[in-house]
Amino acid sequence: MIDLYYWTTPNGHKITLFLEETGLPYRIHPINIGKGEQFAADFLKIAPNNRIPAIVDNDPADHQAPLSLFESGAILLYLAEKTGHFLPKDLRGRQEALQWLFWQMGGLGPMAGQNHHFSRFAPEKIPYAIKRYVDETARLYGVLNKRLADRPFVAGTEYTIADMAIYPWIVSHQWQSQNLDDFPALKDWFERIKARPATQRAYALVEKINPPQP
Ligand SMILES: N[C@@H](CCC(=O)N[C@@H](CS)C(=O)NCC(=O)O)C(=O)O
Repeated sequence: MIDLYYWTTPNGHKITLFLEETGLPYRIHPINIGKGEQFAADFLKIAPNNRIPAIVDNDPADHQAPLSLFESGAILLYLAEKTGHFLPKDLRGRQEALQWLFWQMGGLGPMAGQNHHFSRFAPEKIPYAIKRYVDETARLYGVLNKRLADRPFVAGTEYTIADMAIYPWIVSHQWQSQNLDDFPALKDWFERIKARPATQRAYALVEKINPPQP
């Protein structure tokens, strides 16, 4: 059983996408980051960076004590290695997937996150900061669009943890002032992943865990 410390945000969705695809048993512990629950002492023991997601695997492969992990990219890689799914087994395919996983972790995630912050949440509207992150997000969408022009998934023919890391950040494209019609290959990929039953199940959790306020 996996304990998942989760909130309904892009980095949280990455892990439910994986867990719903594989059917690995898990239970959710909601961490309401709007209420500051990420700073609770018990959570910090698992996630010292006070951010979701985090997991505890109660049945690690070494059969020793429960294993806790934070950082969504590290969690996806761990779960892929644990289950043997969603990370190509051949040398080159594996490197393709890992490159795009790290591209998301070091590029798209932080840039789109700053875009959300300055475009939607910052108490002061700073045109320079908004433009910087909207432009950088557009550049990254362009890179992804080019990559997807001649393959169905970012690492090639297989759906991998790299796609799972990227998809939730594209879901929020309107917050990032991006129009998917400007990126046709990316739009096709987006629709392909959205249609997966596991994706539908992962996103249905929002209604249960954090329903929109009336
Ligand atoms: N690099 C981290 C980023 C995690 C992250 O930023 N999580 C956000 C939600 S998407 C969070 O917990 N924010 C709480 C806060 O800002 O205090 C990862 O990928 O796991």
